[in-house]
Amino acid sequence: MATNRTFTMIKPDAVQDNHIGGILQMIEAGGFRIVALKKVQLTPERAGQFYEVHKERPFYQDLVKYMSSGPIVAAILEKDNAVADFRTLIGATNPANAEEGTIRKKYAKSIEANAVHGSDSDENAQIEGDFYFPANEQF
Ligand code: RTP
Ligand code: MG
Repeated sequence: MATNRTFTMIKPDAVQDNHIGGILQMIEAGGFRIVALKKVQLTPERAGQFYEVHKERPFYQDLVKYMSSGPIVAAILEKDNAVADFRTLIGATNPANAEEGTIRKKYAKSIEANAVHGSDSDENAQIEGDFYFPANEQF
């Protein structure tokens, strides 16, 4: 398993607000290499599948609705210590708690519409990246 990769999505609010370029700029400036990249809209079924781990949580239905409400940008990223370093770069889930200089501090609107996703483990990074990208789309 590649331990130097993580997976991200630029969420519907940030795509809608024309922040794809600004966010990718912060990602590359943070030392991450883009291994795979695409713009895609999830159906509610696909979003539900992606967030299956959260299905018992109170925000699950809202999250599925939100994440299928418009196109997202999915990407696999590579860097040493990618999972932890990317979560540092994106900042806290709730932008009210996000540090200066983080992606969420700059672009997130709310605890739900928080601009970006970042995988929480090497195992999930692999599963999530493979959810979007077949092997021949990962470079
Ligand atoms: P992500 O998975 O998107 O990187 O975010 P995270 O690890 O920081 O947060 P997580 O607990 O995994 O939650 C996943 C996403 O669900 C939405 N959420 N809404 N309404 C709420 O209280 C609430 N809490 C979480 C956010 O979009 C969060 O990123
Ligand atoms: Mg999470």
